[in-house]
Amino acid sequence: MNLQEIANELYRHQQKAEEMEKITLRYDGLTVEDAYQIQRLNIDNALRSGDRLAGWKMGLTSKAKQVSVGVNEPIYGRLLASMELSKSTVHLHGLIHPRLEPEIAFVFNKRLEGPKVTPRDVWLATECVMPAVEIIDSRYKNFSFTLTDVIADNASSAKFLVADQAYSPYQSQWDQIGVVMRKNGEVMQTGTGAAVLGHPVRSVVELVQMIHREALSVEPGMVVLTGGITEAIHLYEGDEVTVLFDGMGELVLEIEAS
Ligand code: 0L1
Ligand code: MG
Repeated sequence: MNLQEIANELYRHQQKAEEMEKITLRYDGLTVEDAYQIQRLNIDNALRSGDRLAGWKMGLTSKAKQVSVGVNEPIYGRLLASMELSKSTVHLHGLIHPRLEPEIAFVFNKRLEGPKVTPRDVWLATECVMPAVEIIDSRYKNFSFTLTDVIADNASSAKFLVADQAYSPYQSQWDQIGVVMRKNGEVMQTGTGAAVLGHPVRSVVELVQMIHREALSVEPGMVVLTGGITEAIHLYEGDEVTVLFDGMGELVLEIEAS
């Protein structure tokens, strides 16, 4: 099994926005470690083309998502600078079957590393916290995958947007933040920060411990998306999605064809 070839195949499908069969249909012995290697090799292709590592994302951080994939721990993925939206228009061109979910993002001013990191370490290294949304887009047919498939596919990462306004880490109890997501005026999902592993800071702790297995760390200036606060919703041309974060304003996204 050639991990580089699998990574190249996933990269090509992501670049062309063409769905593919899940890789475990062909490689059933794939381990979680292999899958993270494929993820890294896939991202290395983007870095060689001039992209930049902007940070990390945590996925499968809610019980509901873990149950749907049949696992009991979260996963992580890499965020590239090219994934960050600078304005609130989402272009469907280049995406396969995108979905959107509200998240809380952390931005850091110190390195975070090691297997023993604590929530206190995370707060001391946090520059600010921001409301955010992630657009996930599995490269697999029907958004259907096993744990190793989705890890290799960079945890379905596609795009993300952080709010214009940043907040002090101490501004709020982030596990208590309520979120209401509407599509075309209709409430689609509601949730609170506690849906993310009990508290979004826990997600950062787990991320730092997990990437330590690859001898990696969260670097100053990086952003971390801590995980979906609600289920993700499908996006279609012409949709307007608003995500209201209690006391922290609203993100408004216009979904356009290209
Ligand atoms: O951000 C996420 O929680 C997505 C992780 C991968 C699973 C999915 O695509 O729903
Ligand atoms: Mg997410």
